[in-house]
Amino acid sequence: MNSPGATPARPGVIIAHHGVAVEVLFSTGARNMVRVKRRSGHVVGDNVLVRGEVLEQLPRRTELRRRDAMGGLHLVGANLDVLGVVVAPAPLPPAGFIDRAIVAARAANLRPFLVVNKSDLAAASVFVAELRATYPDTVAIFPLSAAGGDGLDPLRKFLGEGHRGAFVGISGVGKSSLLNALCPAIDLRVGTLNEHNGRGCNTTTVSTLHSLSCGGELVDTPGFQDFGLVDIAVPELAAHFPGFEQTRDTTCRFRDCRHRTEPGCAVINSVALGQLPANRYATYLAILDEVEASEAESRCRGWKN
Ligand SMILES: Nc1nc2c(ncn2[C@@H]2O[C@H](COP(=O)(O)OP(=O)(O)OP(=O)(O)O)[C@@H](O)[C@H]2O)c(=O)[nH]1
Ligand SMILES: [Mg+2]
Repeated sequence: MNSPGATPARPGVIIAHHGVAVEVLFSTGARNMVRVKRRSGHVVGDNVLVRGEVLEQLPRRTELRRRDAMGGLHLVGANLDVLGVVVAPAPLPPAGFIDRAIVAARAANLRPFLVVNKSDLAAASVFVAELRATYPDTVAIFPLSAAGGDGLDPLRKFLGEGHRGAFVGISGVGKSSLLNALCPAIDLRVGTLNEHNGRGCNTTTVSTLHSLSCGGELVDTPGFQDFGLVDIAVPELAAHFPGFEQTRDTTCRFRDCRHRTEPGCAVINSVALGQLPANRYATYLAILDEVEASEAESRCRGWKN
């Protein structure tokens, strides 16, 4: 409660982050820009209390982070329930992008789902079939076309269950187009693909949170190439890696099994029996290398400090 004479605290949520200012949607429905320090650590989805020009961040229910190729840390969003990993037959996602995004989402207590945009393109049906084969019964897959409008209803229904989500994916897959298609009133800027390399042009530069007319809320994020994992321990990677679900009922000989070379490993056994595709396991090993390297780096930093 505010003491008499004190500046009243206005509750709101950050709906856009512009470097030195954030846009806050207040519970009254009003929107205002509030100045913040450049590296304030606030992110879209943060619940805040604003007193005059002072912004207080409230505790986060969930927090999704990623690391870029240079090792830089980025907050993707706060208080999200679901993560929509948006991919398309063109431009294709980098190797391991979907897996890292799924692991990061699950480790942050978010439910991941796959959105396969541009189903109108000729290459789409093979691409969708490959994804269905790679992620059977692992994550929900929504094939659709933001341009043509096909397949939008199942996604509308899912989001309308009241989820707050974010779309992530590389530049040019159609994240902003999809938000516009779901809710034309949003009217986000959409870019073109580079004629020479077929890549997106980094059209969206600021993450923004939107309420959808079908229910639910979505964050449109700027496209990025790297979904490096942050502070994920090996057991978490193994627990959340898409495709390992089927081995959960069988136990490895060692409780702290990394599923690399250990004898009596249920995962290695599943690969040998052909129950787990070898390429899924190879992807796991590649991400395991990164997680182990990052663990070693943190240990090193700990010794030095
Ligand atoms: N064929 C086809 N093209 C689409 C579809 N959706 C989007 N596009 C095109 O894809 C290009 C990129 O769309 P954007 O919505 O700007 O992509 P984005 O993922 O938001 O890109 P960034 O903001 O740069 O991260 C545009 O040329 C769109 O017209 C679709 O369903 N089918
Ligand atoms: Mg965009």
